[in-house]
Amino acid sequence: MHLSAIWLITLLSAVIVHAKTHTFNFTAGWVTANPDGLNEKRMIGFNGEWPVPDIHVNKGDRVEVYLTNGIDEGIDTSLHFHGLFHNTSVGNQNQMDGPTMVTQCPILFGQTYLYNFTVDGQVGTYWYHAHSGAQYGDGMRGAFIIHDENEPFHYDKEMVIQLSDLYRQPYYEVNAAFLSRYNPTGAEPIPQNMLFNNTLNATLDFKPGETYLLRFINSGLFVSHYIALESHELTIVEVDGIYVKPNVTQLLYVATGQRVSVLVKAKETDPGRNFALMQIIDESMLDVTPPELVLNWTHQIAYSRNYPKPKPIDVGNLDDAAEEFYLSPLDGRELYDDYDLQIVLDVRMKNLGDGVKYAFFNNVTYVEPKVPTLTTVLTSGKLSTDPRIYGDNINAYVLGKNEIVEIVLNNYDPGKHPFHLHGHNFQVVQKSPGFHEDENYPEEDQDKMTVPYNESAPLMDFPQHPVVRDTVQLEANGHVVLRFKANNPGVWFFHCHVDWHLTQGLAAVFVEDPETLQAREELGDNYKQICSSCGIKNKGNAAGHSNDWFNLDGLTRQPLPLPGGFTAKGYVAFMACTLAALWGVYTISSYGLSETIQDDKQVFESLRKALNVEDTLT
Ligand SMILES: *[C@@H]1O[C@H](CO)[C@@H](O)[C@H](O)[C@H]1NC(C)=O
Ligand SMILES: *[C@@H]1O[C@H](CO)[C@@H](O)[C@H](O)[C@H]1NC(C)=O
Ligand SMILES: *[C@@H]1O[C@H](CO)[C@@H](O)[C@H](O)[C@H]1NC(C)=O
Ligand SMILES: *[C@@H]1O[C@H](CO)[C@@H](O)[C@H](O)[C@H]1NC(C)=O
Ligand SMILES: *[C@@H]1O[C@H](CO)[C@@H](O)[C@H](O)[C@H]1NC(C)=O
Ligand SMILES: *[C@@H]1O[C@H](CO)[C@@H](O)[C@H](O)[C@H]1NC(C)=O
Ligand SMILES: *[C@@H]1O[C@H](CO)[C@@H](O)[C@H](O)[C@H]1NC(C)=O
Ligand SMILES: *[C@@H]1O[C@H](CO)[C@@H](O)[C@H](O)[C@H]1NC(C)=O
Ligand SMILES: *[C@@H]1O[C@H](CO)[C@@H](O)[C@H](O)[C@H]1NC(C)=O
Ligand SMILES: [Cu+2]
Repeated sequence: MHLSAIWLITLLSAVIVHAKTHTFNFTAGWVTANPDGLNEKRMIGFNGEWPVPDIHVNKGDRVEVYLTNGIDEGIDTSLHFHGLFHNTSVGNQNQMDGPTMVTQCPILFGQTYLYNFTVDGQVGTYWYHAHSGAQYGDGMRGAFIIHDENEPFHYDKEMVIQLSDLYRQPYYEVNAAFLSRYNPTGAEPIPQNMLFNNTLNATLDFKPGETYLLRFINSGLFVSHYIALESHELTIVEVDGIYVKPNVTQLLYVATGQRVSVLVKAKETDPGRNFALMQIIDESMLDVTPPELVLNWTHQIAYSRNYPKPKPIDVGNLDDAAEEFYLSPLDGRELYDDYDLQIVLDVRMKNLGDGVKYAFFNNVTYVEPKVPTLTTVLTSGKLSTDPRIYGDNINAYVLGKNEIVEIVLNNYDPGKHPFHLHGHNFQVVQKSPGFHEDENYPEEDQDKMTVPYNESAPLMDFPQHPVVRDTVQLEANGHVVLRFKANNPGVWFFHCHVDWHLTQGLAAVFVEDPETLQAREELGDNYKQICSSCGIKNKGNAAGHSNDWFNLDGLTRQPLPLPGGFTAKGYVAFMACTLAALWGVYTISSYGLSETIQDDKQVFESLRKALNVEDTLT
């Protein structure tokens, strides 16, 4: 035997010994819990338990998750492993990514889907969550940690901490009330509380002299969180699975979907007391702040559980939180200094003819196709590079093999939006601050108030080593510019991770190098069976047609604009003033709205009279 062959066998067996397969058998179902200690609520757990487990694996391992939907008749589900690339070079990985109607069909009650993938080439802090509407908000979310034996820093113990928001009502009721003509301003549902690792009043035990790695994950639906530790420094060492040059800060900001890991050095000797760990909601994201909503929770860093509970501290100016744009990857990776393809996405929020406030990229709100986009890619042959077959309501963009793609996001909205890309991470090459955040200006002034990206006059110098993340926050009326290399053929969802905005349609689909994907991937038996069980075709364009690929009959399209006479402004003004009182009740206490509101006919009668127009809303 050749020496090289022996060497190869040794190497292979080393790989085989080290790469472990972790198999999980999860049946999702309701579990009664009391996360904040104030109210019972049904959460979605696995195998009768909630919270669902954190998953810990090592670099290179394989993961098999059997997910059975045991939630309820009429509720579908799926799982996404947030931040994992599912690199399709090893075949059949795109169908493991999770978002329903993008890369798989919804898993109906009683059905089982197998997620089978490796975590090749990635390390650090990730998470997994349901990817069907706002479902994960009811607790179907956990941490996913990829351990790295060659971590470039040392610590004695890690602590994995999810930050999230808690709604009392089930996600589908909150969503129905939110996406309703009775909420014409599109005010996001206000959570009733926040959670710290799925509970409240947490204690982190510290021992003198030790160093801890705190992995913060914002696994909530909506609000960003600030984190500060009393008289302990935080050293940021990782964001979204990328090691960064250590950056010392007093205050962290974690938007939904993002992860930030920090090293914290405990006091050298027992300080004789405990310290506060502050968790603070970014209040600027709330349309109203109900008086009973606690914005600051004080958890404790305990040197002894016998010491008194620490008092809350003032964390100073929230604007001093570490800014993601100034972080830089530890491996020194360079800026992609130019792009091959630029995609400009203007973010807007507007009312359509059904009175509901939707979210748009370039005036198109994402509406699910009739078959998952992955099915369309894999069954359309040469036509796969023609975006028309994906329909006109999913913001489909076809990316060429290995192109450097630049995404420009301009925010014609005063809200903050943490955008997440599946299948990749990206360089953040420009990130503007927010504008006019504290002003209350009329909606029609959006365009005037916004500072879109001006390529001939970028606001900041392009960093030589830009931060690389998979989720970045677009600030109020500002912009971000992102770059990545299209080196992972697949269908990848790009969307706001404020899941309320996702359900309003703030999403696009990147169809990356579809011809290479066709050569690599085929629809698995399990995939096809899941689709068949919900009556979805395993072939065809966005509307499910495969005789004429440009025939989109039957495709659901976004509602028509408000009819003539019903200007968005007039509609909102009318609805907002007649329903203001109701809305107050609705946001602040409960969503038991349906009994109190008039039926649609009455509302539209009065609307028609008030606006004195002939049109009817359909
Ligand atoms: C998963 O668990 C269910 C219920 O306990 C069982 O019926 C099924 O055989 C298990 N599947 C696997 C692959 O272990
Ligand atoms: C947290 O503390 C609050 C206020 O002291 C209390 O009402 C609540 O029950 C506690 N929650 C948990 C989960 O212990
Ligand atoms: C997961 O995928 C690997 C690689 O294709 C395969 O060997 C393995 O059998 C799969 N696991 C299951 C449970 O099907
Ligand atoms: C957070 O919760 C997870 C799962 O419930 C648990 O494994 C983990 O240890 C908790 N983190 C801390 C710091 O207690
Ligand atoms: C919450 O924390 C912020 C920042 O430290 C502070 O300005 C504010 O007064 C606190 N609010 C309450 C109710 O303690
Ligand atoms: C740390 O972050 C701040 C901004 O938050 C930035 O000004 C500074 O350059 C960063 N330092 C390092 C070493 O990355
Ligand atoms: C979207 O609509 C706005 C007006 O609401 C208009 O100013 C803008 O040009 C439109 N954008 C595109 C890309 O059509
Ligand atoms: C963009 O910047 C260039 C160079 O400063 C300037 O001439 C141009 O007017 C700007 N464009 C817009 C739309 O502001
Ligand atoms: C996927 O794997 C291929 C082959 O190893 C590699 O060239 C590519 O960079 C990877 N893509 C991502 C997103 O990591
Ligand atoms: Cu958003």
